[in-house]
Formats: sequence, C-alpha cells, structure tokens
Amino acid sequence: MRLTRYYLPLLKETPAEAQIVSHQLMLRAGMIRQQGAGIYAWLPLGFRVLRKIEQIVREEQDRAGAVEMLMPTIQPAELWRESGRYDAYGKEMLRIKDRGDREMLFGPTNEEMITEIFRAGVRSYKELPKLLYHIQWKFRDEIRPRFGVMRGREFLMKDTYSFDIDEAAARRSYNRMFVAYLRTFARMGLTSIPMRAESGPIGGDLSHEFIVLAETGESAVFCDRRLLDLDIPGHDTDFDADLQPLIDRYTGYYAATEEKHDAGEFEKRTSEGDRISARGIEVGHIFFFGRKYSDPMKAVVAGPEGKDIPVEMGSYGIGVSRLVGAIIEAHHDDAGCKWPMAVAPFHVGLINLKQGDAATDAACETAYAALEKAGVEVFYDDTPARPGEKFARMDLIGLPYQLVIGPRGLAAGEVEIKRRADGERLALAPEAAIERIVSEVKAALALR
Ligand code: 5CA
Repeated sequence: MRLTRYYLPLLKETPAEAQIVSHQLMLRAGMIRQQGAGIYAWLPLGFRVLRKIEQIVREEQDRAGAVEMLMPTIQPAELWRESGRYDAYGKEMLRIKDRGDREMLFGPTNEEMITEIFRAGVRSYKELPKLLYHIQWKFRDEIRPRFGVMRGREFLMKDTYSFDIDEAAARRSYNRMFVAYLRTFARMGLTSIPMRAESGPIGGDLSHEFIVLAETGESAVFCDRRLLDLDIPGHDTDFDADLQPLIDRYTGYYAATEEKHDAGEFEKRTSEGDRISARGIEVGHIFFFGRKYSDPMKAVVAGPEGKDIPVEMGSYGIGVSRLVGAIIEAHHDDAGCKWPMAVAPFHVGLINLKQGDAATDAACETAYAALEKAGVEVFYDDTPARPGEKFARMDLIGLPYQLVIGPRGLAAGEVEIKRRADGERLALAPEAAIERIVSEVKAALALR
C-alpha cells in the first residue's frame, strides 16, 4: 500500500477526551473516529488490525471444533420474552420498533437466538455436541462508555454457544473454549489469565474471565504470579482428547476477579512473593449455565431412552474490538504503537527519504515489489514529506519493521532496517535487507 493513496488522518495533538494511552494512540494514528458516545468508525488502518484479530479468533475457534455462522444484529423481542430476559435486561438493551409497531432490539448477545436455531434443527443426542459461533456487532447502552473501543456501546464480539447432552459433556465443551482462548490471546502477543468470575446477566455458576494485566484495566484482580509463566498449549493440541489436566494446571493457581475474591484463600494458596493484586482488562468471558435457556425455550433432544432432555448450554465471548485497545495497552512506547507481527496492520513500513530522487525511488520500488511478492505486507511512505516527519509517522503507527532507503545510504550500497519493538537498527545491502525482513516476518508469523 502506498501512503499517497491511503486514508491516514493522523492527529498532531493528543485529544483531550482520551484518558488512556490506547484510546489516545488509536485516535492519533488515524485508526478510529468517534461517531457518538461509544460508537466508532473504523478507519482503514484500524480496520486492518480488527480484521487480523478476527481472523486469529476464527482460526482458533475452528481448531477447537466450533463452527462459524452469522446471526443478525436485530432481533425480535418475542424471543427474549421466551427466556424471560426481555424485561430483566433493563436499560442496557437498545429497544426499537419497526414500521408495523413490532418490538425489536439490537442484540447485546445471542443466547436466545441460537437456542431457537438449535431447537429447530437438532433432534437427537447423537448429533451432540454442537459448538456454534459468530463474529458480529453488538450494542449495549452502557451507562458509562469510555476508554474508546475498550468500553463501547457498539462493539464487535465473537460469541460461541455449546449444546451438550449432560453436564460432563458440557464441561468438555467448556474446556475446549478455555484452551482455545489461551491460544487465541497468546497469538496476539497477550498473556491472558483465566480467573474465576461472576456470571452476571448471562447466568450460570461456572465462569472464567480471561484477563490481561494492565494498569488502565477496569477490573480489580488477584492472582498467583506463577500463572504468567505457564506454557501455552501448542497448535497441535488434540481438542478431542481429555483437556481437564491442562485446565487443572491453570485453575490450580489462585486467580479471581474482585467479585469472586476471597482474601483468606488468596493468602493460604499463594506465597507473599507470588501475590499479584492488580488491574486487568477482560478480553474474554466463558460461561456454563446448564438449562437456563433450554428449559424455558424448550430446546430438547431425544436421549438414549427416547425421552426428551433439555440440553446443557454454555456461552463463550471474546471482545474482538476491545482487543485492539488491549494490545496497544500492552505494546507501545512514548512514540506510538508497537504492533506484534500477527496483528500489525502491515508488516513493514518502507520509508523513502528523498522522494523524486531517481535512484532512491527506483530502490524503493524494487524493495516494495520484492517484499510484496514474498507475501510481506508493505506500507510505503511515498510522500514528499521530510525524513523527520516520516520517522515520527512510522513510529506512531508502529509497524514491526521499518525499511529506510535514502540517497546517502544507497551511495554506500546500504539501506537501513529498524525494528520497532526494541529500536535496533541494522545497515545492510538492499537485497540482504529484503531477505532478512522476509525471513524474520515469516518466523514471527509461524504457528506455534
Ligand atoms: N453471551 C456471553 C458470552 S458469548 C457474553 O455476552 N459475555 S460478555 O458479556 O462477557 O461479553 C463478552 C466479551 O465482550 C467480554 O469479555 C468483553 O471482552 C467484551 N465486551 C463486553 N462489553 C463490551 C463493551 N461495552 N465494549 C467492548 N467490549 C465489550
């Protein structure tokens, strides 16, 4: 991509309304633009990150055995009357009427709709388990939307729903999602900690929040430091095998959100040096709630003896748009974002230090074409701006590598690579620089 063709409205000043660094950087780097309280347009650069996060979420859901579909954003109120949640949900639900005066709503979540879809198509316990998911915009009329995409009113969520014949089988579905979540967040460069959590309006009594530690997080959390060093399950994890031992390794350490925190137990189960009391960002939340929806909505299957049995259900959410902010909170410095390769909007920023100089332009075009051909995503600053401006701009948008090409270096047979993560610089011959970037990008993207 060439910057001269792109839409990258950067801000010089830090917007006063943005209180946390991820919100400030998303506005300054031209990733989002506010359209109302808690409602954002995703500009091209931000949209690329959102799409990459979504794709990782999708790959890990598929790997764990979930099946993708798409449900609408608008739902009929009737469905929610069946479960009894229409009135219970309160003012957070955006209620709408259509031209025929029918009551509709903008979905804050999809338990009712998926239960309706399931009961229409599954008859026998032999068709279970079923894990279905979609990635769709939600609306919650939050009292206090804040911190940009972290707590929006309109936000993108991945929500999965599981259907099983009994509690033991439902537990296996829950475990699949538990492991998938560890992998999903790790692939984005985040250390997530599963913590015992309150289930709130979704219901049920088994629930974990996946928390990324951050000073700016909205949740107060308590956990054992050793959780930060556990190995992430590999991409060859067999999701059909018994995952319980893997889960036990995590749940064996103390970790709880404020609502579930028990100070006495915390002290008993952790040594003082391992005790973390901190703040965190909730990037995912998984729930097992049994028959809360299948009972009232009559989602039943014929069991082994032919009798109708209500299914045991769970639901599993990931805050896809919130993750964009969470990743910035974890990876930035004073100059801007420092994207992990897997979610970077582009892999490399190509900086032409003297646009219009024939040799420099030619070297840039050659590098641009060679990198693109090798599957590396290049963002080429082909504007006539001064070098200082180009450097600051590239640091702000935070692509993992910068390839800097100018007349002086070229005369000495060299171009420069700068790694954004640690600022390390390396002067190499143009071909060697390209090779180096291609192999480092490939290595960083390799699935582990
Ligand atoms: N139906 C269940 C799971 S599918 C559910 O709705 N769970 S939730 O309420 O916990 O939301 C799932 C995830 O969406 C949260 O963990 C959080 O990461 C994200 N999320 C929730 N509310 C917001 C919001 N207002 N803005 C941005 N992300 C949000």
